[in-house]
Amino acid sequence: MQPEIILLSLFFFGLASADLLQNPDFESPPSNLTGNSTSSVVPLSQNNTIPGWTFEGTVNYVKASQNISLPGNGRGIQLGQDGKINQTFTANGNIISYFLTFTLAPGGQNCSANADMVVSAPDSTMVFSWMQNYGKTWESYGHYLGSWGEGEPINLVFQSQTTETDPNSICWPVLDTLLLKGIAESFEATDNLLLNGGFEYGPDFLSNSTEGILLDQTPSPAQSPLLLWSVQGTVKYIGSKHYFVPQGNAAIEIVSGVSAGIQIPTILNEGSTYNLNFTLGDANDTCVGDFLVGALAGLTAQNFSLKSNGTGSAEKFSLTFKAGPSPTLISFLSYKTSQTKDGVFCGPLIDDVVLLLRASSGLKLEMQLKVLISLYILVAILQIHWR
Ligand SMILES: *[C@@H]1O[C@H](CO)[C@@H](O)[C@H](O)[C@H]1NC(C)=O
Ligand SMILES: *[C@@H]1O[C@H](CO)[C@@H](O)[C@H](O)[C@H]1NC(C)=O
Ligand SMILES: *[C@@H]1O[C@H](CO)[C@@H](O)[C@H](O)[C@H]1NC(C)=O
Ligand SMILES: *[C@@H]1O[C@H](CO)[C@@H](O)[C@H](O)[C@H]1NC(C)=O
Ligand SMILES: *[C@@H]1O[C@H](CO)[C@@H](O)[C@H](O)[C@H]1NC(C)=O
Ligand SMILES: *[C@@H]1O[C@H](CO)[C@@H](O)[C@H](O)[C@H]1NC(C)=O
Ligand SMILES: *[C@@H]1O[C@H](CO)[C@@H](O)[C@H](O)[C@H]1NC(C)=O
Ligand SMILES: *[C@@H]1O[C@H](CO)[C@@H](O)[C@H](O)[C@H]1NC(C)=O
Ligand SMILES: *[C@@H]1O[C@H](CO)[C@@H](O)[C@H](O)[C@H]1NC(C)=O
Ligand SMILES: *[C@@H]1O[C@H](CO)[C@@H](O)[C@H](O)[C@H]1NC(C)=O
Ligand SMILES: *[C@@H]1O[C@H](CO)[C@@H](O)[C@H](O)[C@H]1NC(C)=O
Ligand SMILES: [Ca+2]
Repeated sequence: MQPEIILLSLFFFGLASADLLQNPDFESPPSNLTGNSTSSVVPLSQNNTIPGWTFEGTVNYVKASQNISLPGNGRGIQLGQDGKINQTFTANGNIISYFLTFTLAPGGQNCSANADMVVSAPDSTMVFSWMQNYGKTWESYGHYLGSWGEGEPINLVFQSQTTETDPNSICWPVLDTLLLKGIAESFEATDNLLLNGGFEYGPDFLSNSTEGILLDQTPSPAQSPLLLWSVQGTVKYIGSKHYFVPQGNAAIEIVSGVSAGIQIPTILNEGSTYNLNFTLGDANDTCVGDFLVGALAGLTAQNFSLKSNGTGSAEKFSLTFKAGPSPTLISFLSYKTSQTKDGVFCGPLIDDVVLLLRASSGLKLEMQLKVLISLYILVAILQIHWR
């Protein structure tokens, strides 16, 4: 009798770390703000500070108004000229990496320029811009912050940045609803040779938001808010609460222009044949159009087209390929963009990516184990990079 084939693979579990940050949604107002204050913009000062945070430069406490739109209860922080806020949290030793979700809104209307938001932590710095047509009024972003050892103090800093010289032509960015998520590592039984192929490990979703989370281009898969996958262009991380998601709780919608998408490196057995199975569709966000998605595995590439009437659909596809020299890059790219009825950029949905060896079962077990061992090595290498 054949022994039962059970493969142990790394898996990751998210640790909600809402408690790590103090006043992450700015719902605790400046201590000296009078309850009846009717102004929607209150400058912070030495005598009017925001609980949990330190600030420098021009920083305002803002309430949502006709000019500024914010999620939740609509209170946020505007970073004006040389504006900067920071808070320190303590890293937990069980966590391998930290993912941040935050919301960015333009601090005004009809601006000729929007200042950028620079987010930094000891291992990372990234610039975010509010982008026209990627959200309705405000946009949530996902960001890989870094990975730290037990007890390390992590100073999280937000800063405004602009090259514009006339401060009056600028809309200064408004920050709101920070969510910090830690991801820890463990093992689970699986037959998928790809990690995070269902896109279940990424930044946290805002509980009340009907919008997804934008993920910008990442420098490498080890520094990506979508665990182990790198991002090209801009994609949207979408949750099953507000979108059609074929598998699990999350999926990816490729929303920016031509050749945007996602990519993961794998270490495969050269010369062996593999099946790459995946689901394409539309996220039920009124994204009507003809989608064209390229699936690439090493040197093998194939285009898949599908029609969307924007009401939520899923279709399974498969690509068979022979592995070349390692690493084999597996990518999904979108070649067309559409817009929702609100004018927001949108595109094809991708989920449930499964990579399987196509071979006889005895050989299969031995080779899959070999591949999994390589996978551990790959993850170990990525982690060294993380540290
Ligand atoms: C706020 O309320 C206090 C006391 O109730 C009052 O003295 C003050 O004038 C009020 N301020 C405004 C701006 O309405
Ligand atoms: C802060 O409050 C102190 C004490 O009331 C006062 O002397 C000082 O002028 C205030 N500073 C500012 C910047 O308002
Ligand atoms: C509130 O204002 C008073 C006087 O203006 C000042 O002494 C105090 O430090 C302020 N408190 C905070 C938390 O800013
Ligand atoms: C909205 O912006 C305009 C122009 O900058 C300003 O005059 C107005 O007071 C603002 N309204 C609110 C509620 O902040
Ligand atoms: C969600 O919305 C409800 C009602 O609008 C509000 O009371 C609650 O504070 C919101 N939660 C968050 C996390 O924004
Ligand atoms: C903000 O950063 C400064 C150093 O740049 C640090 O002294 C301060 O404690 C930080 N504030 C918080 C709330 O962590
Ligand atoms: C921005 O432009 C719109 C449309 O032109 C106008 O209705 C609105 O009042 C403007 N807002 C401000 C703050 O100037
Ligand atoms: C992958 O796709 C192939 C071809 O469509 C199919 O035969 C196979 O059952 C699929 N495997 C899984 C695990 O979905
Ligand atoms: C897929 O379509 C894109 C855009 O039309 C094209 O550039 C690319 O060469 C095609 N790839 C394949 C494998 O046909
Ligand atoms: C288009 O929408 C209709 C319902 O309006 C649905 O029955 C049909 O399956 C959809 N087709 C696709 C390709 O999504
Ligand atoms: C699409 O969303 C509508 C509500 O907006 C819902 O009634 C419908 O069931 C959803 N369709 C799918 C396939 O999830
Ligand atoms: Ca999924």
